[in-house]
Amino acid sequence: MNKKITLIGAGQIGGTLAHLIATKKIGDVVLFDVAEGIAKGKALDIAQSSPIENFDINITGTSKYSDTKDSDVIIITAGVPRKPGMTRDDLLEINLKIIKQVANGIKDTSPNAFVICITNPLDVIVMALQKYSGLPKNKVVGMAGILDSSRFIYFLSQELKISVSKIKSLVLGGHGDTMVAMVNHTFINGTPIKELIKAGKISEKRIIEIINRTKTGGAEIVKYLEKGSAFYAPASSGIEMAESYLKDQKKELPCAAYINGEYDVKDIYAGVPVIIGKNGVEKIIELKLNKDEKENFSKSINAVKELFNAAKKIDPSL
Ligand code: A3D
Repeated sequence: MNKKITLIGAGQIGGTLAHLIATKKIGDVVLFDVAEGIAKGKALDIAQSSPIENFDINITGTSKYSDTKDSDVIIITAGVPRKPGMTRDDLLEINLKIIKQVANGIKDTSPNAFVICITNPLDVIVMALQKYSGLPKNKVVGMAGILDSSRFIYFLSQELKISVSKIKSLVLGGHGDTMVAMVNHTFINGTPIKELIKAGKISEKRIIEIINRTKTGGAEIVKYLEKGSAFYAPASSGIEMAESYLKDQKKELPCAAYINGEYDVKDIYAGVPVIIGKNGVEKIIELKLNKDEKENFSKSINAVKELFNAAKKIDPSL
């Protein structure tokens, strides 16, 4: 039997997720949206590409949570995206209300699902989702680090004129202006990037510019699109997490996971490298951070904590 993947939110990211799941033949798809017509219309459109793309999965649209019953994976993009000039944090109040509805909709219908949240502001929304739903912390996780890391790696590949496949790196912390690109954990063809700086292949100044472009990578796209935010790369990132869970790949991926003691941080969701396998988040990998990285990571965690306190003011039940 095919795995059942529910996508809550059939907007730009939701639609792209559905298309990727179908063409990659990962499982059956239920596209859920309060705007039922969008969910049904996109599902039908994608289904009609099945003879061409050669997939036999079942894909349906709905606005009823009962249709999402016993999902194996749920990916949540329900919410409002940014408009030009907005920060992710500006979305807090409206998306908090939406995520409460979603949590109530999924908690009893799919108690065993692996739940991936993409709705912004990411770290606080995923933390609220876990609290509202009461689902196990290792089964509720946020997508951001894969996207931020992918942007960083892409920009480096363009600068160094080298394939993205030859670059290893990651971005940790909260999904906002305080995210931390791990320069000391960046390898080009297996060589630490610091060695390339020493050899004069890239300057420290240029790396800082690339880090800053990564931090504002989402806003750069929001500005171009004028309406809505990035959706292709965010969808690909969500799929990588879902596949690692469904196929028990045990990939090490930077995700917004529940941290309780690791990295000297307690009781908060933020971006750290984790192993995702059939049990959800199976392990948090603790990288050795240098003094600067520690300081920046702790700043980022504080920014997430501050925003979570703002969320608690909006909804004291959190
Ligand atoms: P969009 O195309 O507007 O789709 C959102 C969908 O959610 C719409 O179709 C709405 O009808 C639907 N929706 C609204 N309220 C509900 C509800 N209560 N229940 C079910 N569905 C509802 O947005 P998008 O797909 O471009 O983006 C979705 C979210 O992802 C936004 O919050 C973005 O900010 C966020 N996002 C996060 C990242 C990360 O890296 C974390 C990247 C890009 C976008």
